[in-house]
Amino acid sequence: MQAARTARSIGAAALAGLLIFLLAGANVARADAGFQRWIADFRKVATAKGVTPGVFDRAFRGITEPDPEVLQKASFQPEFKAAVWDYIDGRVNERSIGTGRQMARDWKPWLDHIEQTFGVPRTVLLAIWSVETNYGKIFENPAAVRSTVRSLATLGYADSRRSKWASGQLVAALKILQTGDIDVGHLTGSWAGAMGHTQFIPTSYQAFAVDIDRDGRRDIWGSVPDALASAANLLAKGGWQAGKTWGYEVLLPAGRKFPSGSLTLDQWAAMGVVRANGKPFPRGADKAELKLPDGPTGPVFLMTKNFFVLKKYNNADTYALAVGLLADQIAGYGGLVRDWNRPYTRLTSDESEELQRRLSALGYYEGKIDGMIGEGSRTAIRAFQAQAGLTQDGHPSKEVLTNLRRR
Ligand SMILES: [Ca+2]
Repeated sequence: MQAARTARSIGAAALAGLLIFLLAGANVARADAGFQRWIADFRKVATAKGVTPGVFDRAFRGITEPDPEVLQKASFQPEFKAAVWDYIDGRVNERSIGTGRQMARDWKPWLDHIEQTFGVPRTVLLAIWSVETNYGKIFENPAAVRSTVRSLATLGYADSRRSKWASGQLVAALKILQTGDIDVGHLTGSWAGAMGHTQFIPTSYQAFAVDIDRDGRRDIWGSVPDALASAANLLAKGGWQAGKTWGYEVLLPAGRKFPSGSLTLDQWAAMGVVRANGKPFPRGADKAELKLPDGPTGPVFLMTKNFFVLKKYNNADTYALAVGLLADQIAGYGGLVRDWNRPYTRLTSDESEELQRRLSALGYYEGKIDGMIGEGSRTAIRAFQAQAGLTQDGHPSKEVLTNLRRR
């Protein structure tokens, strides 16, 4: 009886599965027609907003269906939320610092000019370039040079959470084509519509892109000077204070509570807060906010105005902190005095590559051997840890590398 019921349930489940499969198939067939209808409706919206029919039709030529990879990326939820040291380690390391110093030499005349024009230090611009696109290296990956029109149309059509935002960005993208700054074949970017060396979304491009190399086009895709100047312009318009830092690593006196709001550096100093490197704060009435991204036992910071300007680029504390720390290291100011509460021993960039190479040789990893530990590397580490009887935390640690070397 029990067995019969189970068998019937399995039969019902199989039937339900078949129905879902058939319906999904029908959805795919309908989806393309639906996408075409969406484009036709959107054509009215865009032309009402000043996009010429000719520009619209040229932009959508050949776009017949949504980009499935865009929808896949849009629905991706990372299994583990990255800890602060994970995020920072991936962006501030010997490799990103070394390449930044090399780029500072390669682009020196332009960086001199951009720094003078906008009052934003070159090291901050180089750090943004690194964090956004690894100094342009991500364009070697086809996923980073998707059609921006198709990506945004896909999100506008099929991603209900981003639909309104994506439609607004798509109108802006079409207007960029209309200006002639770029042609449709080169209007490319990430799945989420972030474009060029410094990953501007179309409305940011409209507001802040500049043609510093004066070839008549604001080209953040093909011109490094234009891209870095555009980032500098965004920060300058956002209120960047020339000649000032983004913040200070500090040490707090034990056994007292601190306000969460903004106080002057003098007020913080009067409460016993000192710079971690032992130097004095500059005198004056600059205001700063206390930040403890890794709790009271990790590195602690007083963040000044420029930290919050960096967040206009990407509204996350960890992002602004990575840019600030990398900029300081490219400039040669040295790293943090106090380390993160990392529950493992960190690898160098070369060791991270060796880790990937060994995971790959053992069949755990299929991604690029580039020393950049992303979700793919972490999944591979967890699989290896499971097989080796280690704690499956996915951390790129010395312990894992040591175990790999014994294989
Ligand atoms: Ca240009």
